[in-house]
Amino acid sequence: MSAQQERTFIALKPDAVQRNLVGEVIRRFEAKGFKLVGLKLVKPSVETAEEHYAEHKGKGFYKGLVDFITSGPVVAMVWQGKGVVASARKLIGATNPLTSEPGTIRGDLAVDVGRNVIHGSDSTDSAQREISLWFKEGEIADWTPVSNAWVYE
Ligand code: DGT
Ligand code: DGI
Repeated sequence: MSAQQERTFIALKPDAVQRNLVGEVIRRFEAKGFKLVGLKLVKPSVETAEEHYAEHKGKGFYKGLVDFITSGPVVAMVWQGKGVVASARKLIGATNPLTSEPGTIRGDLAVDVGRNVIHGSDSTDSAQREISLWFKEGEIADWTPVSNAWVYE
Protein backbone atom coordinates (compact mmCIF):
# COMPACT_ATOMS: atom_id res chain seq x y z
CA MET A 1 0.00 0.00 0.00
CA SER A 2 1.42 3.39 -0.96
CA ALA A 3 1.35 6.26 1.53
CA GLN A 4 -1.35 7.96 -0.52
CA GLN A 5 -3.64 4.94 -0.05
CA GLU A 6 -3.96 5.42 3.72
CA ARG A 7 -7.60 5.70 4.79
CA THR A 8 -9.47 6.90 7.85
CA PHE A 9 -13.06 6.68 9.07
CA ILE A 10 -14.77 9.99 9.84
CA ALA A 11 -18.29 10.34 11.24
CA LEU A 12 -20.23 13.58 11.54
CA LYS A 13 -22.36 13.01 14.63
CA PRO A 14 -26.08 13.91 14.94
CA ASP A 15 -25.20 17.35 16.36
CA ALA A 16 -23.22 18.19 13.19
CA VAL A 17 -26.20 17.24 11.01
CA GLN A 18 -28.69 19.18 13.17
CA ARG A 19 -26.44 22.25 13.27
CA ASN A 20 -25.94 22.30 9.47
CA LEU A 21 -22.18 21.77 9.82
CA VAL A 22 -21.90 18.90 7.31
CA GLY A 23 -20.74 21.13 4.44
CA GLU A 24 -18.35 23.12 6.63
CA VAL A 25 -16.55 19.99 7.84
CA ILE A 26 -16.40 18.32 4.42
CA ARG A 27 -15.04 21.60 3.01
CA ARG A 28 -12.13 21.49 5.44
CA PHE A 29 -11.14 17.94 4.46
CA GLU A 30 -11.48 18.73 0.74
CA ALA A 31 -9.51 21.96 1.08
CA LYS A 32 -6.72 20.15 2.91
CA GLY A 33 -6.22 17.91 -0.14
CA PHE A 34 -7.67 14.62 1.06
CA LYS A 35 -9.83 12.46 -1.20
CA LEU A 36 -13.37 11.41 -0.34
CA VAL A 37 -13.85 7.70 -1.17
CA GLY A 38 -16.92 6.82 0.93
CA LEU A 39 -19.96 8.83 2.02
CA LYS A 40 -23.42 8.00 3.36
CA LEU A 41 -26.09 9.29 5.71
CA VAL A 42 -27.17 6.60 8.17
CA LYS A 43 -29.07 6.25 11.41
CA PRO A 44 -26.74 3.80 13.16
CA SER A 45 -28.12 0.72 14.88
CA VAL A 46 -27.42 0.24 18.60
CA GLU A 47 -25.25 -2.78 17.60
CA THR A 48 -23.09 -0.66 15.30
CA ALA A 49 -22.76 2.11 17.89
CA GLU A 50 -21.87 -0.32 20.68
CA GLU A 51 -19.26 -2.03 18.54
CA HIS A 52 -17.87 1.30 17.39
CA TYR A 53 -17.44 2.51 20.98
CA ALA A 54 -16.54 -0.91 22.49
CA GLU A 55 -13.38 0.53 24.09
CA HIS A 56 -15.58 2.75 26.29
CA LYS A 57 -17.87 -0.03 27.52
CA GLY A 58 -18.19 0.19 31.32
CA LYS A 59 -17.45 3.92 31.47
CA GLY A 60 -20.04 6.30 32.92
CA PHE A 61 -20.68 8.09 29.65
CA TYR A 62 -20.98 4.94 27.50
CA LYS A 63 -24.77 4.67 27.47
CA GLY A 64 -25.21 8.38 26.82
CA LEU A 65 -22.69 8.16 24.00
CA VAL A 66 -24.48 5.22 22.34
CA ASP A 67 -27.89 6.90 22.84
CA PHE A 68 -26.56 10.10 21.29
CA ILE A 69 -24.88 8.53 18.25
CA THR A 70 -28.01 6.46 17.50
CA SER A 71 -30.40 9.40 18.04
CA GLY A 72 -30.28 10.75 14.51
CA PRO A 73 -28.55 10.58 11.18
CA VAL A 74 -24.78 10.40 11.07
CA VAL A 75 -22.69 11.20 7.99
CA ALA A 76 -20.25 8.30 7.69
CA MET A 77 -17.21 8.90 5.50
CA VAL A 78 -13.94 7.39 4.38
CA TRP A 79 -11.15 9.84 3.50
CA GLN A 80 -7.93 8.86 1.80
CA GLY A 81 -4.48 10.41 1.50
CA LYS A 82 -0.93 10.54 2.80
CA GLY A 83 -0.93 10.59 6.61
CA VAL A 84 -4.70 11.01 6.69
CA VAL A 85 -5.30 9.21 10.03
CA ALA A 86 -3.05 11.46 12.13
CA SER A 87 -3.76 14.56 10.07
CA ALA A 88 -7.54 14.16 10.47
CA ARG A 89 -7.07 13.94 14.25
CA LYS A 90 -5.19 17.26 14.09
CA LEU A 91 -7.90 18.85 11.93
CA ILE A 92 -10.51 17.56 14.42
CA GLY A 93 -8.74 18.71 17.60
CA ALA A 94 -8.81 17.47 21.20
CA THR A 95 -11.78 15.42 22.49
CA ASN A 96 -12.97 18.19 24.83
CA PRO A 97 -13.86 21.17 22.60
CA LEU A 98 -13.07 23.64 25.38
CA THR A 99 -9.43 22.59 25.13
CA SER A 100 -9.28 22.02 21.36
CA GLU A 101 -7.15 24.66 19.66
CA PRO A 102 -8.88 27.37 17.63
CA GLY A 103 -8.52 26.44 13.96
CA THR A 104 -9.54 22.85 14.64
CA ILE A 105 -13.05 21.59 13.89
CA ARG A 106 -13.96 21.06 17.55
CA GLY A 107 -12.07 24.20 18.63
CA ASP A 108 -14.02 26.32 16.18
CA LEU A 109 -17.42 24.63 16.18
CA ALA A 110 -18.16 22.90 19.52
CA VAL A 111 -18.38 23.48 23.28
CA ASP A 112 -19.37 20.23 25.05
CA VAL A 113 -17.49 16.90 25.01
CA GLY A 114 -20.82 15.07 24.62
CA ARG A 115 -21.63 17.18 21.51
CA ASN A 116 -18.23 17.29 19.84
CA VAL A 117 -19.47 17.15 16.23
CA ILE A 118 -17.14 14.58 14.71
CA HIS A 119 -15.35 11.29 15.15
CA GLY A 120 -12.05 10.32 13.54
CA SER A 121 -10.15 7.03 13.81
CA ASP A 122 -7.22 7.24 16.25
CA SER A 123 -4.87 4.79 14.45
CA THR A 124 -4.54 2.92 11.15
CA ASP A 125 -5.67 -0.26 12.94
CA SER A 126 -8.85 1.35 14.31
CA ALA A 127 -9.44 2.96 10.90
CA GLN A 128 -9.52 -0.50 9.28
CA ARG A 129 -11.80 -1.84 11.98
CA GLU A 130 -14.20 1.12 11.75
CA ILE A 131 -14.28 1.26 7.93
CA SER A 132 -15.28 -2.41 7.79
CA LEU A 133 -17.84 -1.88 10.57
CA TRP A 134 -19.59 1.04 8.80
CA PHE A 135 -19.03 0.29 5.10
CA LYS A 136 -19.52 -2.65 2.75
CA GLU A 137 -16.92 -3.25 0.06
CA GLY A 138 -18.99 -1.88 -2.84
CA GLU A 139 -19.68 1.34 -0.95
CA ILE A 140 -16.12 2.60 -1.28
CA ALA A 141 -15.15 4.14 -4.61
CA ASP A 142 -11.53 4.83 -5.50
CA TRP A 143 -10.92 7.49 -8.12
CA THR A 144 -8.10 9.70 -9.39
CA PRO A 145 -8.49 13.42 -8.67
CA VAL A 146 -7.24 15.66 -11.50
CA SER A 147 -5.58 17.78 -8.78
CA ASN A 148 -3.30 14.92 -7.64
CA ALA A 149 -0.15 16.39 -9.20
CA TRP A 150 -0.83 19.69 -7.40
CA VAL A 151 -1.34 18.07 -4.00
CA TYR A 152 1.53 15.52 -4.15
CA GLU A 153 5.09 16.06 -5.46
P1 DGT B 1 -14.31 9.86 19.13
O1 DGT B 1 -13.58 10.48 18.01
O2 DGT B 1 -15.77 10.13 19.12
O3 DGT B 1 -13.95 8.41 19.33
O4 DGT B 1 -13.80 10.60 20.42
P2 DGT B 1 -12.35 10.77 21.04
O5 DGT B 1 -11.47 9.66 20.62
O6 DGT B 1 -11.91 12.15 20.81
O7 DGT B 1 -12.71 10.69 22.54
P3 DGT B 1 -12.83 9.47 23.55
O8 DGT B 1 -12.65 8.16 22.86
O9 DGT B 1 -12.00 9.76 24.73
O10 DGT B 1 -14.27 9.65 23.96
C1 DGT B 1 -15.26 9.00 23.26
C2 DGT B 1 -16.47 9.80 23.25
O11 DGT B 1 -17.00 9.86 24.54
C3 DGT B 1 -16.28 11.26 22.86
O12 DGT B 1 -16.45 11.51 21.48
C4 DGT B 1 -17.30 11.98 23.60
C5 DGT B 1 -17.57 11.14 24.76
N1 DGT B 1 -16.92 11.69 25.93
C6 DGT B 1 -15.67 11.60 26.30
N2 DGT B 1 -15.47 12.16 27.44
C7 DGT B 1 -16.63 12.64 27.79
C8 DGT B 1 -17.11 13.35 28.91
O13 DGT B 1 -16.40 13.66 29.86
N3 DGT B 1 -18.42 13.68 28.91
C9 DGT B 1 -19.23 13.34 27.91
N4 DGT B 1 -20.51 13.71 27.96
N5 DGT B 1 -18.83 12.68 26.87
C10 DGT B 1 -17.54 12.33 26.81
O1 DGI C 1 -11.58 10.14 19.46
P1 DGI C 1 -12.27 11.17 20.27
O2 DGI C 1 -13.69 11.37 19.96
O3 DGI C 1 -11.52 12.46 20.37
O4 DGI C 1 -12.21 10.58 21.77
P2 DGI C 1 -12.52 9.14 22.38
O5 DGI C 1 -12.47 8.05 21.38
O6 DGI C 1 -11.69 9.04 23.60
O7 DGI C 1 -14.00 9.32 22.75
C1 DGI C 1 -15.01 9.13 21.85
C2 DGI C 1 -16.09 10.02 22.20
O8 DGI C 1 -16.60 9.72 23.48
C3 DGI C 1 -15.65 11.44 22.32
O9 DGI C 1 -15.67 12.12 21.11
C4 DGI C 1 -16.63 12.01 23.28
C5 DGI C 1 -16.97 10.87 24.17
N1 DGI C 1 -16.24 10.91 25.42
C6 DGI C 1 -14.97 10.63 25.63
N2 DGI C 1 -14.66 10.78 26.87
C7 DGI C 1 -15.79 11.17 27.47
C8 DGI C 1 -16.79 11.24 26.54
N3 DGI C 1 -18.05 11.58 26.85
C9 DGI C 1 -18.32 11.88 28.10
N4 DGI C 1 -19.54 12.20 28.43
N5 DGI C 1 -17.38 11.84 29.07
C10 DGI C 1 -16.12 11.49 28.81
O10 DGI C 1 -15.29 11.45 29.71
